[in-house]
Amino acid sequence: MSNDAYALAEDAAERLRARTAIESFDVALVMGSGWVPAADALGTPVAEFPVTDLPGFAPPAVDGHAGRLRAVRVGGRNALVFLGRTHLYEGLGVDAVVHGVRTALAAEVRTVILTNAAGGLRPETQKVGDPVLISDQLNLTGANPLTGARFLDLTEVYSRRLRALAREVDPSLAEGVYAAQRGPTYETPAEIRMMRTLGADVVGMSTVLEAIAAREGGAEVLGISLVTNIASGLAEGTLDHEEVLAAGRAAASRMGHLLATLLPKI
Ligand code: 8IG
Repeated sequence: MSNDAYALAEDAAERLRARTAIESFDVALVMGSGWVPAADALGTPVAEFPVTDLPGFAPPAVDGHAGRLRAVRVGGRNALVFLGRTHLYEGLGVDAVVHGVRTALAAEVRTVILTNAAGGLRPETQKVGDPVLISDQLNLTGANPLTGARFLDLTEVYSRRLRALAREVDPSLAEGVYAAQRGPTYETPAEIRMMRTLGADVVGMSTVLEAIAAREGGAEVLGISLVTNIASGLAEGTLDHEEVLAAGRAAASRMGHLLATLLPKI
């Protein structure tokens, strides 16, 4: 944690206000792989531009991550929608990974919705295309956005209140523990057996560091994974990124509806 990273987020928020003519935002949504089509269901953007127009943002590195920022007015809320994110595996460091969340916090956001595509570790009960509400996380990245003697309580990273609201909208939503490792490799079958033993239900390469940064700023966090593949060794075949994007497109209208219905209630 360098002070510079927080100052850079303040600068980005200042520029965001100038670009959107919106003084403060209520909620930020980070749309992961395959989730960009769901963002369209939130409504017509008030403003949209490349994130790289704001200080401190890296250009997009992954297909399906548009690297754009959208301001949308939805359900009486000012929503800041990140179409894409920076991942730890890009090698830009942990501050780059959480810069979007810190910028949102600097723009007064109090609710952070983190979405991702993930591998399913419980094929007994999961199938491709299923959303999973994140109930808790295993940060296996070895990284942390906080530095120094900052003993932040993480008893409830993912807000019980927001999870209950999401289940009001969609009572069929499952809950599960999200494990993240650094990537960019997928897991070996042995690593997947380890993660199942550790209590993880879905696995990915994002979200956990952003959730910690959001909690540091006192925001409430909601996390939703979309199961876009069954994890390594638990199903036939190998893993590829196109499968992720296709599952996202297939689930887009359901996820878009969930988010659009949820936002007015938060
Ligand atoms: I999508 O199976 C997606 N992201 N680590 N493992 C990890 N990340 C993922 C996976 C997966 N699927």
